Amino acid sequence: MSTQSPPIDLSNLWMPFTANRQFKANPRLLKSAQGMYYTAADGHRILDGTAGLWCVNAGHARPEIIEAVTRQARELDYAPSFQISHEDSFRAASRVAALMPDGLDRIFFTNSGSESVDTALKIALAYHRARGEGQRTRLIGRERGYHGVGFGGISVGGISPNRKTFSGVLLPGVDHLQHTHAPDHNAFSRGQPAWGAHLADELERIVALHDASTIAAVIVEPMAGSTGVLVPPVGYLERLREITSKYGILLIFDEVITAFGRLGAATASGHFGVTPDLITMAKGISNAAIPAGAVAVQRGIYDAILSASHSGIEFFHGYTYSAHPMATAAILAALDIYERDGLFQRADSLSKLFEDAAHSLRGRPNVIDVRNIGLVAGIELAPREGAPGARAAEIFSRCFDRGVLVRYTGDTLAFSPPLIIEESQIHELFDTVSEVLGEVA
Ligand code: PXG
Ligand code: PLP
Repeated sequence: MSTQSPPIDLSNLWMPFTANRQFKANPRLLKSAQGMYYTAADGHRILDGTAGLWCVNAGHARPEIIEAVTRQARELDYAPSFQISHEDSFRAASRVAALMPDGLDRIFFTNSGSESVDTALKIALAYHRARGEGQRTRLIGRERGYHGVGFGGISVGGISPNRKTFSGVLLPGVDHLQHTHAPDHNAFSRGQPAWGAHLADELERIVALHDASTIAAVIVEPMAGSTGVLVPPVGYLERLREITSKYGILLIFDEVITAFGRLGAATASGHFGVTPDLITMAKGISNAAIPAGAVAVQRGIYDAILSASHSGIEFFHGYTYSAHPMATAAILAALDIYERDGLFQRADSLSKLFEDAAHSLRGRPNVIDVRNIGLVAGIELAPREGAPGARAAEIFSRCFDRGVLVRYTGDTLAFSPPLIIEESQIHELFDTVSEVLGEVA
């Protein structure tokens, strides 16, 4: 018999993005994690089908990261990041830069994806102003986009519940492209859907409406994760790149989920062969062992902002914890693991098997779409009449009890396991979901 710890008070914590009352009535608590598995507070083991929240790409509790962070905590617990620094912040920037597409080699550190997004938007505005085009202030996002929860991020974001409470105070001058979800044309596509490149042409309409001279940047997730896995149609990102280049508009790829191997390459930009002007990242950058994020910036943008400044500080922006020593230790150790173990290549070579396993759910009850790319899959379910999201929520809950962690958003189940997943675990993941689909009405 295991000894029971005293009951804990659940009342004080306000949980993020959580149905607090429901959760507190029926809490689901994790106690430990190792490799591909969590252990719940009640002792049952759970296969991590989501890499935490799309972030533990090298699997849990990697000793190299733990040791690096522990060593760093003893040696230099904290160093200010304004006007002073520490060596590892430069080392970490060089290592991150080496994984980015050519030219995006100036790295600004943050602590999260939300901070990375707001940082990137501010860099875009600062860049145009530095070039004497300070009237370029419009930002263009996309419907169903998720760019974190800062005011900048929710302004360009396109997920309605994240915006409506704050709609009166969102950034002015923002417009949105339409999303690329087109099940009538693309349901059950394997990898990039064939239909939909022309959806990027809507940017021409937006440019014609507002005039290019007012637009600073376009921000999209190259693969939209949070909204329920939307893979870009063939040719779509290329069109966005062409149009933005034509009009001098910066293109920002929000790679908070996709950077560090998720699609089988260091970045989605690299995977798709489309190079944006800025890349936002977080999550996998540190394997989530310590909160960390970054923005990779085209060198010319950095140079323009620096050379326009005639007094000291060139860019009035930064975080107390930018390049926190523990974060840079975790980043360096995580990038070592990715490289040494070839995890991005591993994700790429597993992606076909992963795709087949995901698509094996086609034909199971209520499955109306399967979407996938790299080590990401989305299984969309028909919503229950009058209760959207309820079916996916029940499947999530049953899978958890059965020892498999999946994500759900609306009625889409999302899968994004650590890149160390074994073939047998891919089968375990989808087989469990398949069984549960058969049990849930
Ligand atoms: N941009 C993108 C593309 C993201 O996916 C953020 C920005 C914000 O990052 P932070 O670190 O501030 O949360 C994200 C985060 C989910 C889920 O279940 C997705 C995210 C976060 C939590 C849950 O899909 N994405
Ligand atoms: N609020 C106050 C009162 C502060 O002094 C600071 C930083 O000094 C912040 C907010 C911003 O905190 P951070 O740099 O961790 O984002």
